[in-house]
Amino acid sequence: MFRKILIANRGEIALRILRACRELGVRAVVAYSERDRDSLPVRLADESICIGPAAISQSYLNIPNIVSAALVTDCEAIHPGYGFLSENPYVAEICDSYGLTFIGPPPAILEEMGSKARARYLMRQAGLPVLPGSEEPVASVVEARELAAAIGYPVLVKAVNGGGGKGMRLVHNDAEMLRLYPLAQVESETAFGRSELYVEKCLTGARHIEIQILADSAGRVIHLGERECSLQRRHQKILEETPSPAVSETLRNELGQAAVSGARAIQYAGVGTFEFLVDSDARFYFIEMNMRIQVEHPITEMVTGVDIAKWQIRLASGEPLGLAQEDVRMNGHAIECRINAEDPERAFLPDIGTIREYVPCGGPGIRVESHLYPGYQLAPEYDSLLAKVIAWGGTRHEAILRMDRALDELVLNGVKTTRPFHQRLLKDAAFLNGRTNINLVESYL
Ligand code: MV4
Repeated sequence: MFRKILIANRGEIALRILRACRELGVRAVVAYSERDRDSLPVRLADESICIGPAAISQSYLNIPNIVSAALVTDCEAIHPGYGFLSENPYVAEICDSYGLTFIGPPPAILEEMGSKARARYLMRQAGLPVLPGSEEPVASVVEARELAAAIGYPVLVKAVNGGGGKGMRLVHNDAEMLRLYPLAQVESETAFGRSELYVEKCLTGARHIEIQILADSAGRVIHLGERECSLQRRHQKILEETPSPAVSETLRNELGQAAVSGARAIQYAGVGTFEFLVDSDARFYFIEMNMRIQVEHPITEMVTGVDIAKWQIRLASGEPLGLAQEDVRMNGHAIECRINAEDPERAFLPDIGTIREYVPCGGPGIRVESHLYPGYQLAPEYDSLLAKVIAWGGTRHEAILRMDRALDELVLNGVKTTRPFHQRLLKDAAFLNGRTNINLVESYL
């Protein structure tokens, strides 16, 4: 096990990793930008080190400063959290060359599976169902048009190095392809520094289901069940739950086995998530893989009792996976609501300000993951996530009741938040009946 880790992230996930380190007996150094000097992770860390000014490009994406920070504080590993550098193969390579462990999969896997078109090819080779589409970047709009005509509209044009739906364009016909393809190229170039695109048959009205896996470097792989992630707005997940109301025991085993086979095929190591689309006939298709700990990991922790954050660190230190698939049980139901500093009455425009009052909710089955404290000043440079409220219940109904109670209880004043939106969503008939699919939120809005 590591003696000391640098946490190259901020906010609630930095706190989450800090807590995992504390429980593993590992010292934690929190890297922070000048804007985050007074943040809670910095306050609670064993040590902290400034890695640059507020701007993300000069701090949380500043690879030389982050690697130097790890070296000068005598850390053995760097934990990237999620977002920022969490799936950056170049950082993983640099860590290797400096004798540091990058807490994530090997660089070669980050490179291979980071190309979403290549990931489709590899997963198809591993026997997972994929939708019709390209397994290499399309060379031009001409090729895209030919491919789309062959597989049939509507299609999605996606960024090869994208993910999370950024740079994704829904195309209904040839004329739209001519117009939208260049826009998707520019958006991909801007967001990811690469403009390659690929084309995939669009599956409408499906559910977005992801499978959590844990894998060690000796080839042991298990899955921890699914997460229902269909409630998204502009590809930002709003609410996640496990188990999915639409996944039977049979489908769960099929999805789990598919993810385990996919992980084995690429010799994956660490924590990872396989994303699938599931249609109304319970047919599923692999769409992409996430090779980091995810925002929504706590709902899987609450239902399986498995501490994913701690396992990610153990596995990165080379420890064998001490869990067998038959040890994994899903008990009860968990829901996560992301409380963002956004105004649902004004198209979710981000809001900033100072947290005037903050009293986290609690009681039976409630877990709050948040870096907030009264007087905390929101930083305009970073994402708007303020807190994740997770509610566990013996049944879905009890989890919803507890989430209702928790969102009513939560005292959080000083900025507009998405709380009212969640409170309405939790009362929506379609949601209560478990009839969530990826169109619900857009239609709901
Ligand atoms: C899709 C899809 C339908 N067909 N791919 C969105 C984020 C990224 N993880 C993959 N995503 C999707 N890929 C094909 N071929 C539907 C989604 C999707 C979605 C799309 C539009 C609006 C909301 C969505 C929520 C979840 C998944």
